[in-house]
Amino acid sequence: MSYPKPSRRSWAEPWKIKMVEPIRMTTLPERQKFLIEAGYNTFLLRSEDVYIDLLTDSGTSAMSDRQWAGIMLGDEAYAGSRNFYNLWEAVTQYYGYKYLVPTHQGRAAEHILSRIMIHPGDVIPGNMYFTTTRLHQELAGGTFVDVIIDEAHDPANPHPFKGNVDLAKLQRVIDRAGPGKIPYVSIAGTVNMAGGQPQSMENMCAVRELCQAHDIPVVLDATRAVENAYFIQQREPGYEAKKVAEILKEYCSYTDTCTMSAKKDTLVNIGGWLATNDQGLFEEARNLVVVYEGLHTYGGLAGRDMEAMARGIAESVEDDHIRTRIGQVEYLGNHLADWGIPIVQPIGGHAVFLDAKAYYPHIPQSQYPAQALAGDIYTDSGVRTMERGAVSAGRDAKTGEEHFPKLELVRLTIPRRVYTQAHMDVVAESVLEVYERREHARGLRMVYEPKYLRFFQARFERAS
Ligand code: P61
Repeated sequence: MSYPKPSRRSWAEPWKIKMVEPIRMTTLPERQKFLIEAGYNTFLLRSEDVYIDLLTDSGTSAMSDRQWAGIMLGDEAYAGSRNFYNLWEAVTQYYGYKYLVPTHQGRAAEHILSRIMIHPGDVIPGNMYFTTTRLHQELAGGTFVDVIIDEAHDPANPHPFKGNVDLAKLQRVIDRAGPGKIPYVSIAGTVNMAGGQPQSMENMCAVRELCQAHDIPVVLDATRAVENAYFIQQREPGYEAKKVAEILKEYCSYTDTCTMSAKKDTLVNIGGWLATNDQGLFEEARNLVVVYEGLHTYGGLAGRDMEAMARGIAESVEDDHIRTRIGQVEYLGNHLADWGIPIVQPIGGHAVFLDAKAYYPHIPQSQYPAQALAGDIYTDSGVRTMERGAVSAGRDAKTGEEHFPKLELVRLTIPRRVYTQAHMDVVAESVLEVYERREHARGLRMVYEPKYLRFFQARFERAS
């Protein structure tokens, strides 16, 4: 047997596997039963009934031996843990902010930030909503306004920086509300709900300039800012020869404050922070954190968690790491695109997103096609994915009407350093199998709807 010569040299991950965790394949009748028991909601499945878990990249990464070694160096003092200072130093070194308040995860930082900065009647412009971020803005009495470019709402549009802010939209919001009603502009790099799409450095600079002219701070959701920095390196002229670490620091330098879910880029299972250059904000946040999280030198975390984060930050900005991390997402996405399966283009940083409206065009959005598709993929193969469409978008805080966003997506989210290329092949084949049976797919109706972040616990039945 002879093999054709490869047209280019392959890349491989810059690590080898030292410890493994067994996973279990289930039978089709078992999965059908589990999905009904879970009310057709993949969040309500038990993880032991999942074969390949692409629900999220949040807290699901594999830590390195250096991080695990750091766990043993946890200083569990109530106050002034050495690991807190290591974390502070790492955040300052790699992200550039002066002050740090640790929190147990991202939404805790969002909670503290929103309580301090937002007053009833305020308006917060941002490059597309994120579920927890918008909810905390609303609970503090603010209203989120989307100022992302229109291309971001079109799954097929190949714009390289679909996370960009539309500066004319932002200017209009400032003119309408008045700068005094805008406590900050909220920028996410990369934009999760748009399909993991990045913002360019040029756009970030322009946002900074516009905000400075009106004395409005810029707050970064830095959850996947390292992935954003990689896309800048790959796609933006002038950055191709720079290191991801250097790009990250420049990107953050155009912002005043960041909130962080360290469970993503930072390669840890739990953790987050609020970091800022604003001393007044820092003092208020350091005071509020003791009310909601814990002392200002641990913020709801163990010393060992902070050490794992400090070490994870340094690993996360390594060019070799980030290239293979995003390379794996591209590998899966290209597989699906080559078979003509409708996915969000360009392929995102942390996930491949299926366009459920194009996949199941016969199911109306009021019957939640993305929720149905996530269930159908689980039933086929035990692969767990997540709905990112009407169920996630929830209801308007004022009118109570359901939001029906343009993007009705299923997210295949890749944990970092966890699965192999063979796992990606199995996933791709299952998505293809479900695609081939798409005419038979049926929608869902919601039979239980929680008040906040309904997608986590909502229950469904098959629509008649
Ligand atoms: C995720 F279905 N993301 O993507 P916390 N900002 C950003 C995030 O991606 C993020 C948080 C803030 C998750 C977990 C999750 O609707 C959902 O550490 C850009 O999770 O508190 C979290 O950080 C919040 C899944 C959150 C969801 C909300 O899977």
